Amino acid sequence: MDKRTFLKTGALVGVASLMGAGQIARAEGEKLAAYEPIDKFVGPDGKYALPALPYGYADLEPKLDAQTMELHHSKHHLSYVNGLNAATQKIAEAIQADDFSLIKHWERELAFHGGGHFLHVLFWNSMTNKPTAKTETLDKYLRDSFGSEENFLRLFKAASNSVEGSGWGMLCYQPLADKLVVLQAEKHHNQSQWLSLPILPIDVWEHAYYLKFQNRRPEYTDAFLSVVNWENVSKRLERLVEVFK
Ligand code: MN3
Repeated sequence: MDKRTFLKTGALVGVASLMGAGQIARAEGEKLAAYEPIDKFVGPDGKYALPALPYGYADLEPKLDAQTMELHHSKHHLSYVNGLNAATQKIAEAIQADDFSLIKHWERELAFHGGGHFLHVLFWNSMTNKPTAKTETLDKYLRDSFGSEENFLRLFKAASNSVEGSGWGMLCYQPLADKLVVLQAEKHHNQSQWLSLPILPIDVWEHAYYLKFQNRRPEYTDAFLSVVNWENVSKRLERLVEVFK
């Protein structure tokens, strides 16, 4: 799918893109819940699919480099999509054959590659080269959950910078508690907290930053936070609040 079709199918269609960058002020109390979903995980054939990026590989320069973006999306993320489809297929075959002798292996593959695919889709759509702003709803949840936005940012950086080995830092919504929480994930899926749904994940595997930042993960975390698409993070939260209320 080319970028134009991707945009037309609603992956990024929202008030901001309709009004043009920079004009993101919204009427008081305006709801986002009717927006198209931002994040697409499955292709037209029903299989998990690598989505096009909502920007070019070089569009986040100089904050994030084009070579890393291209390798990360076209090689690393694709491998998770392929791994997830393979695990899904093998589990379907196991059901068909009534042979679950390898199910432990394929369930692990399903968790690892599924976690990888889902988080990467959110990650790409959490960045932009255009100015965006949080909605009042996201502001309020950040204040209520962390005391202030500044507290949230300090926590998010500290958690992301201290993930041991390969993993993620994540701002998540807990629908059953109606709160936000910051979590770490090791690999893509270890240390999960059930029923906490990521709305802003940062990939802190070395493949996400090593070419440009080498061992300086905190500089990469700062660079990521400077290109966050707060409009999309706000939309994810508002859709979840709406669905679970
Ligand atoms: Mn990655």
